[in-house]
Amino acid sequence: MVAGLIPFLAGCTDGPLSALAPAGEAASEIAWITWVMMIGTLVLMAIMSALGLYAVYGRTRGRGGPSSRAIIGWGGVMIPALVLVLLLVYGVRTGDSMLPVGEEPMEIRVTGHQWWWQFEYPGADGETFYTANELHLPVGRPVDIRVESADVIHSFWVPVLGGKVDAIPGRSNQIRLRPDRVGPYRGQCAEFCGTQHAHMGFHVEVHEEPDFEDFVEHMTGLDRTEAGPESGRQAFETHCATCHSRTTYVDGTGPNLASLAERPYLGAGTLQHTEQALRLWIGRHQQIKPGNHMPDHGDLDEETVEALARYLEAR
Ligand code: HEC
Ligand SMILES: [Cu+2]
Repeated sequence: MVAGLIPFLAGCTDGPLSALAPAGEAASEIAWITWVMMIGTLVLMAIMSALGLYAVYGRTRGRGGPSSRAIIGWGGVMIPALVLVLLLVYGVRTGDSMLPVGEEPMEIRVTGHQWWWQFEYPGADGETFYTANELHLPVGRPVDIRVESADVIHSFWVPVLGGKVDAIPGRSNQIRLRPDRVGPYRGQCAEFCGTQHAHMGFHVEVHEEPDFEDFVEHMTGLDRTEAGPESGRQAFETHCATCHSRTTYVDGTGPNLASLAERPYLGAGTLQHTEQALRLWIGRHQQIKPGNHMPDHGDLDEETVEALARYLEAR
C-alpha cells in the first residue's frame, strides 16, 4: 500500500505549487500536520487491519482474554478519544501560530478580480503603489496579506508559503506569511470563480531584503506614461487607458501596466511574457483566454498593435 503511494507522492512533493515543499513558516506547519496525519493514519490502519485479521483467523481462546467490556471501553472509547484530543490540541496550536496577531508587519492588500489579481503596497514615500499578477515579498520577514474581492468569491493561495484565504466581496480577510526561502513561486485562485478561474494565477517572487527594498524603491511612483513611442502612447490613450494605467499610483478596472515590461507572465499566468506573446495578447486575447473582461481588440490594425506593444515594453 505504502509502495503504491510513492509514485503519487513523487509528483506532489516538488514544484512551484507544492504544499509539501514549503518555503515559509505557515506552509512548514501545514506540511508537518499533513505528514503527522498521514503517517499516523497509516499506522492506525495497520493496527486495525491486524486486529481485524486476528479476529477472523486467530486462534479461539477459552477464558482469560480481555472482557468484551474492556475491549469496547478501551478500543472504542478511550484510545480514539486520546488520539482525537491529541490531534485537536496539535491542530489548534498550529492554527493559532498562523494567526496575524502580535507584531504589526508590513501589509500588502490583494484584490481578486475575474480573472486577475491586484496588489497594493506601501511605497517608499508613504503613498501606496499598485501592481498586478505579481507578488513580491522579502525573505525572513512577516508580511500581512489583506485579501479582498472586487466581484465574486476568489481564494488567495500560495501553497509553498501558507494556507488559502477566501477573497469575499465586502469583507477583508488576513493571512500572515513569512517566506524563509528566496525564489520564484506561484500562486493560484483556489475557489471556482467563473469560466477562466483556472487562468487566475500569479507570479510570486521572494527576494533578499536589499533586493526587496530595490523593488519597492523602483515601483514607488513609477510613471511610464511618457516612455516608448508617441504613436503607442496615443493608441493607449484612445483604446486602453480607461481601464489600464501606466503609473503605479493609479489602480484600474484592468491590471496596472506600469511595470508590464518586467512581468514574467501575461493574462494572470496564461502566457509566458515575450514580445511575441504581448502582440498576440493585444490582438487575440479573447481566443487565448475566452470570456475575459477585456474587450476584444481584434479590429486593431497590425501597426497599432505593434506600437502598443512597443509602448508597453518600454522601460
Ligand atoms: C474595459 C477595460 C479594458 C480595456 C479598454 C482594455 N483592457 Fe486590457 N485588460 C482588462 C482586463 C479586465 C484584463 C485582465 C484579463 C484577464 O487576465 O482575465 C486585461 C489584461 C490586459 C493585459 C495583461 C496584463 C497582465 O498583467 O497579465 C494587457 C497586456 C492588456 N490588458 C493590454 C491592453 C491594451 C493594450 C489595451 C488597449 C488596446 C487594453 N488592454 C484595453 C481590461 C481592459
Ligand atoms: Cu477562481
